[in-house]
Amino acid sequence: MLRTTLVQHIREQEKLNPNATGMFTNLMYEILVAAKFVSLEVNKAGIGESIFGLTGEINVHGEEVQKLDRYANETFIKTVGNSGSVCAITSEESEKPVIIDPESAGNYVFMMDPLDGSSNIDVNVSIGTIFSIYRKISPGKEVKDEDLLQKGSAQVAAGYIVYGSSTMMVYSSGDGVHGFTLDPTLGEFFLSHPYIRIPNRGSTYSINEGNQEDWDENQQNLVNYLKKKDSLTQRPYKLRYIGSLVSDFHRTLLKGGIFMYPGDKKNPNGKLRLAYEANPLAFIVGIAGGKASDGNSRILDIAPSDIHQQTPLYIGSAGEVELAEKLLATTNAGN
Ligand code: FDP
Repeated sequence: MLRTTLVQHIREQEKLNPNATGMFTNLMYEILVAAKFVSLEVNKAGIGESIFGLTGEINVHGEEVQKLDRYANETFIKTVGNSGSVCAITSEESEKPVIIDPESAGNYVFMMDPLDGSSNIDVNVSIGTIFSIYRKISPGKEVKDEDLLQKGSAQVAAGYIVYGSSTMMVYSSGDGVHGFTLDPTLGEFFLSHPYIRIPNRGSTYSINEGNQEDWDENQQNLVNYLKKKDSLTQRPYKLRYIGSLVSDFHRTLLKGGIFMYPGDKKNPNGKLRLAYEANPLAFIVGIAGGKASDGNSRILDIAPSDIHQQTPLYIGSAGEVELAEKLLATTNAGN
């Protein structure tokens, strides 16, 4: 049986746009190449000592940098940066944006978390890359703040790669969310999950409950509500928390339910990054029929003021995200 490759699929999608120049297809192709390099290194981590462990550096968010973090960051910057399709790259692992020489720059802005969940590398838990693509909106060749600080609703495409029991790429450029699985023998991604839809309700919640004492009362009530037994509303929900956002999100996208990383006393804006984590996953979940909120309003409507800013995140099935927003706005919920 002939299977559809990711590159064929992207070309087909591009045909839907009469103004397409091929630049987007080219960019996606280079993302795929970088993903294959990273996938190979992730699978080899632990064999030999070259790529395993810490670099000894601390990143812009105060976190220890793993060697694989650095490898993934450099690989994506080099591969995507040389594609001729982008004018700027921002990364969770790089303090400043990488601005591409105007002579070889394209019309897109690429944003990424090159290796999400990297504190799980040493224990063989699935990790991932998350990316997001915007158009350059300012006129002329110079990259301006307005190009780098667009609302999530302006994304042209977004996706993620899970380096797990198999390597999968899930992406959307607006017409459905599609999943592709890497066939390691051929080195090719094949369509395995066309038109993914998230169930309207799920049976799991996902949160780092060790932070409970730092949550405000409404957040505590929300989680207590989800845990309370009530057969009429099919409670309690099951708790599932991997601690690797791409993996927790991927499960939520396929099975339904809600993933939460709220603000708390230590981090009022939560831990996750708007540009590199919340926005791309919000774009994908929205197209799959789900929702993403900061607890009050849509993630995709937040106007960023900093490329590294954080946001609380509630993401998943429409039913559970709406429930979370309702309970977060209600005092004394929890029954
Ligand atoms: P990590 O620190 O391992 O890179 O944003 C990073 C992230 O992982 C997410 O992948 C994950 O969902 C979250 O942090 C886990 O944070 P906690 O350890 O605070 O639960």
